[in-house]
Amino acid sequence: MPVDHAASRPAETGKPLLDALHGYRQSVPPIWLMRQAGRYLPEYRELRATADGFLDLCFTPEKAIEVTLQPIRRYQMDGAILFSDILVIPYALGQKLWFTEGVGPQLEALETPRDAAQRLSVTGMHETLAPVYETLAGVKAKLPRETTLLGFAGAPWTVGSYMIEGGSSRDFFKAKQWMFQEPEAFQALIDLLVEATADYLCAQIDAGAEAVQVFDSWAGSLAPDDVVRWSLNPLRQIHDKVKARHPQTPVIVFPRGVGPVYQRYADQGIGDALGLDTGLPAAWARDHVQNRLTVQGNLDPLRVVAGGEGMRQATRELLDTLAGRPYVFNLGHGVVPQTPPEHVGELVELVRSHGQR
Ligand code: 1CP
Repeated sequence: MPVDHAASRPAETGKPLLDALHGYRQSVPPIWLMRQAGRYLPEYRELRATADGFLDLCFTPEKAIEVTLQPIRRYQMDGAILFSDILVIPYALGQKLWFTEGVGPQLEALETPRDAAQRLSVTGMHETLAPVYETLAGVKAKLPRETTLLGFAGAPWTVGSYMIEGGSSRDFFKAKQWMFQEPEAFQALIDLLVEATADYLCAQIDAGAEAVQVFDSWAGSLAPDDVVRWSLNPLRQIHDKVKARHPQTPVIVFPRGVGPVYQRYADQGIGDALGLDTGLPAAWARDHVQNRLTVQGNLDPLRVVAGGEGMRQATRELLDTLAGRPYVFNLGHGVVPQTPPEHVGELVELVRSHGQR
């Protein structure tokens, strides 16, 4: 049975993002942005150049703490999201992972289901991930008191697709052949990822994360029935496992690109907040989601690249539609590297001044 958001929520904390995620409407909507740390920031590029690759940056707490804090210092975002990557889970399960400049993430691809069973194991996972937990504790100690610390993980389908494909993919050819031709073996991989991901998120909460987001960035590549089986169901399991251990910690679910199937995530109460991708009408979310869950999103990230009156207009429309109920301002996907940092500053100002009208 879905839990009634309002009936079970804890008292207000004075942290605008955390309170919004608990279902309390904020007169000034809280704001954070997916990929708010990263290559568009000169201070990130500078620190990145001192690391021995991207993975080294993620696994060196001193540096990862600093990168996490960069957008907080620059913009006073309401949320600080752990600096890491969704692919540290396959790495911690035993898969080789490396990042190549201009190519993106690469993994030693899983060839067969038997290969998966032999190569992957949750044993030792938390030891490999210890620097991530250390980063969270370190960030927590340095955050302004009104800022909420967010942990995150990738969802099983999104992470599993990288594991099978060996990196980014346009059509998910191999992963879908596993899914369709060997559904039991594919299910076993998804089950392993459900277990590892729930455990990972709980450890992040133990280390200091005050809310967590699960990214199903490639859910929209699936047909509707497959979305239910391979995105919604695993996300519900992860949600339930996290809630069983941390009932008061909000979970944000971001099943990107699933169109009308979004309604089911909301109806089934999967998450305290639903992240909307760029393609969804805000008015639909107001009418069909916001009566039950907090809504987060969904300005087109490329609006922030362009800036100007177009960005201001689109931002005002979102605020006019969604800020009357529990709402977190965000983009419909991550900040892209070409984004001028001053446009992000203007966006933050705009959201804050709108709330104060
Ligand atoms: O060279 C570099 O500096 C690496 C670029 C980079 C960065 C900055 C990668 C490689 N990952 C990250 C950080 C990251 N990744 C964060 C940090 C916190 C933040 O500020 O938001 C987060 C939350 C992620 C999550 C992530 N990684 C997702 C889900 C979110 C999304 O954007 O859809 C995905 C799909 C990845 C895989 C990944 N890692 C890196 C890249 C370039 C990619 C995407 C590759 C692809 O498009 O397939």
